[in-house]
Amino acid sequence: MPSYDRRTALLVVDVQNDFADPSGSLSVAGAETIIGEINAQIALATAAGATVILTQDWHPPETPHFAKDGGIWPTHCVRETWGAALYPALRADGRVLRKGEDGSDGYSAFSVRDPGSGEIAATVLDQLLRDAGIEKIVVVGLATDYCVVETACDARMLGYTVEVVRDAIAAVDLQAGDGERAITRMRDAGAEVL
Ligand code: VGL
Ligand code: ZN
Repeated sequence: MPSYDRRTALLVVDVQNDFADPSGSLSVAGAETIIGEINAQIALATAAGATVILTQDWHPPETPHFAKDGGIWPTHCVRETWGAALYPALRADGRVLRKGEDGSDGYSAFSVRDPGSGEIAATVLDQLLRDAGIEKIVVVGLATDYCVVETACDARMLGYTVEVVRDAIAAVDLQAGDGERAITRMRDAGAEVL
């Protein structure tokens, strides 16, 4: 299990209805079973004075991220809708950071990609963590093979110590084994998967 202190941030990635609820449009198998562990990590982090940040996938109604507009995903996490809301069983105690708001694509909480030009730009997250003196990031949430793996690998690239709680993540597994391959990628990038 990870340990928390004031130089640690817990990143709770995209625990939203469309991913976590079985009736969500991009529901992740087993997502409901990890909520208890995520809540336990939020409680531990809060008690230790660590920073807790919750991210939300936050799309406009039309974006090249969606299959209907040329992308690969069913319409999900459209801003201000039920699907984009944080899953109600989550003890959402922390600062919320929304991603994809302007129609940008990409999965990492640290960067966005302009779907037109392909240009990558940083989100506020790295600066926010640096300003708070954060050195270590613990990652939990959804989905292992998209936002979790990209966020964890970006965090390593940016120089943070990274820990991922295996019982607190779940994979989309569009292809069988995607989740396992994502775990291997995170380990190869220097993240500890606990
Ligand atoms: C995600 C697929 C599409 C994620 C977001 O949060 O992992 N996956 N959009
Ligand atoms: Zn999305």
